Amino acid sequence: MYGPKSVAPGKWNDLPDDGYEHNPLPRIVELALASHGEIIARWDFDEPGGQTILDSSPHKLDGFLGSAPEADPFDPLRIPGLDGSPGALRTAGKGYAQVPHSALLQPTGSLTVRALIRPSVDEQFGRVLCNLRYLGGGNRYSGYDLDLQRDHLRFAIFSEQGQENYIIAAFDFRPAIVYEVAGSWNQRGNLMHVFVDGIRISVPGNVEGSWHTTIAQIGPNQGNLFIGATSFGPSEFFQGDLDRVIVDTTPLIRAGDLNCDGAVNNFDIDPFVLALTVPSRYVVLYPDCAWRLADVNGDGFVDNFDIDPFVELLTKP
Ligand SMILES: [Ca+2]
Ligand SMILES: [Ca+2]
Ligand SMILES: [Ca+2]
Repeated sequence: MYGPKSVAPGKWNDLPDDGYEHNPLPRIVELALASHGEIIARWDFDEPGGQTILDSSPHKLDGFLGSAPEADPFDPLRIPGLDGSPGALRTAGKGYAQVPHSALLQPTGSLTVRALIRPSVDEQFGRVLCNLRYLGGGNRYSGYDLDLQRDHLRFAIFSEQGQENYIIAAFDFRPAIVYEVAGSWNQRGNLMHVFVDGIRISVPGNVEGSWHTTIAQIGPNQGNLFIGATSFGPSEFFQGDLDRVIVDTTPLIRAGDLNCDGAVNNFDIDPFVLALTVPSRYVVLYPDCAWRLADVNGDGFVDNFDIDPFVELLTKP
């Protein structure tokens, strides 16, 4: 049992206080990059040639190059992989790939999308991965989208009614350098963040814009998923090379990560206790995180039943 004795009014006084200080050094529970989560699809572009891009997940959501499964002017070039793998795609200005519509690519809850990118130009507006349906009436869409906007990374989700949650954070993307970009939404905490090379860049002071309508679910898009261009148009082609595109349902900021630093470890104990006992204080001390992430057992309440599962997160990597 773990009872942080320095923090400890109320319920925690009932716990033995001999565990906390003897707790071994933080055992960091790896980010979802280690992928214990539900991978929906993963395209590595390692096929030796041809039009098909293979999904290596069990779902087999294979796609194709360009605007049609046949050779067409929007086919990207196949080049050596950005991560030492056999292959990647070079957009060369207007190339992209797409994956036919599947309900599996329409998760309504927590979502992480990520890709390896190597921009070929500086300060571009380019879609990395776009699964949006335009609803008409101004800026109203349904679905999700990860894109570069000059020296920013932006991730957006839209509800079925066109309500938007987005976050955009600054990062100096440079041509010819490989980055892993990611956008992630934790439905339970209603948290949205963007990451570069596994590091969260949407930190206080670096968020250039956000709009949160506390969307309960991501809306569907009956169309195809596009890699390297908008899914309506297509336009805003990504300029550069793309590899290892992954869609999965594990948020990178997860239940138990009460300080939102991307790891679940001993540094989360104090904020967890606060969220449990004095949520109003938690909100003041952790304005960029979410007390609902203390709902570790996922039953919709933050209460004592979350203590054991939280301790399990700390002790079982
Ligand atoms: Ca590859
Ligand atoms: Ca084609
Ligand atoms: Ca943490």
